[in-house]
Amino acid sequence: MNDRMLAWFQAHPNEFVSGEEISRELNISRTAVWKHINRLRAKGFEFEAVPKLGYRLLQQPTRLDEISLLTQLKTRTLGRQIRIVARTESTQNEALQWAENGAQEGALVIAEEQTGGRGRRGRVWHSPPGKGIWMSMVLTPRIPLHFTPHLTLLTAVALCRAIKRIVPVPVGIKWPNDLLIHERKVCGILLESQAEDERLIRVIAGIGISVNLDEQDYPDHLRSIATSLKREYGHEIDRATLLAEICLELEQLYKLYEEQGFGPIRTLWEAQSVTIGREVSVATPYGDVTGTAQGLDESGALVLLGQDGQYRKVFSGDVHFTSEGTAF
Ligand code: BT5
Repeated sequence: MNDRMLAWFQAHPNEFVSGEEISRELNISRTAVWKHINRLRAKGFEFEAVPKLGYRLLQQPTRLDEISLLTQLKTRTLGRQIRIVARTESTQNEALQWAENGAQEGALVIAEEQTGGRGRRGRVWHSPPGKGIWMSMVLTPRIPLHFTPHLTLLTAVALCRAIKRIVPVPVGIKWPNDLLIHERKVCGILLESQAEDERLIRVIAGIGISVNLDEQDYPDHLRSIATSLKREYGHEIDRATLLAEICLELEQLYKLYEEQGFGPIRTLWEAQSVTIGREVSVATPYGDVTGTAQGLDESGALVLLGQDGQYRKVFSGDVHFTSEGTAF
């Protein structure tokens, strides 16, 4: 039914088709037409609806394809093995399975849609079809297990720099794993590691970027706290171009990290941070810690200066701003 209706719209490009006409032609009720339109919208099709005129198909979802991505890639290793899947529970699971079956460093899984996209501590990552970059990369860094937080920070820097190169938006990093535009979340990073006897075997670096989501693509509870690059920039962004830039930035920073350690990454992170200088409250597994964010220590922990003049470090947690930020 959906296909017949879609075919009808595709046969009338840029024309308004009335609900009545469709319902007559396809022999379905007007309500069924409306329901199908909404289903198609959820799949990434965009319709304009005008009273008395009907519906007009404005845009069909674009698909990421391997060839156009590979032709844009400028990397040597990262992203050179790619799997693009239409739908999966989580690219984290796909990438892990692939790594266990021999995928090499840099292998990349991208999904058009995730049905069980996840954030930290079991939170849900909203991953509707065709509009985001939902990806996981296999990394096999030769670093001690306790250095893995460096990779979250490195990934955040790479994303920030790559996005700024493609889209003129004021994106900044909130410690440790969020990218924000005007205080709303646009990207999240999830690093999952496998270790054996304290030896790091691999890391699956999960990245979620809300690229072309429109306001109606978010559930109510996210609409005011999340945003997308398209919502901020006002135009659709080519996902393959952005992805290629992200892989390049990641590869360059990863190499820099392997050669020179965390120092240069820390400097780059601090330059892109929207956390430093702000009064924050960090919800940690051991309770809330408050203070003014000063910077990172050599392990990637956030250093806070409390009102009592004491410095405290937080190693994981969720940051809440308790002071206004400066626009940048
Ligand atoms: C994160 O967790 O920010 C890590 C998200 C990682 C997602 C990627 S997508 C590819 C790969 N496969 C997966 O299954 N996961 C990774 P956390 O810091 O816990 O933040 C989660 C919170 O972000 C949610 O509770 C929401 O408030 C918000 N959120 C969820 N979906 C969002 C979206 N599409 N855009 C912006 N914010 C979102």
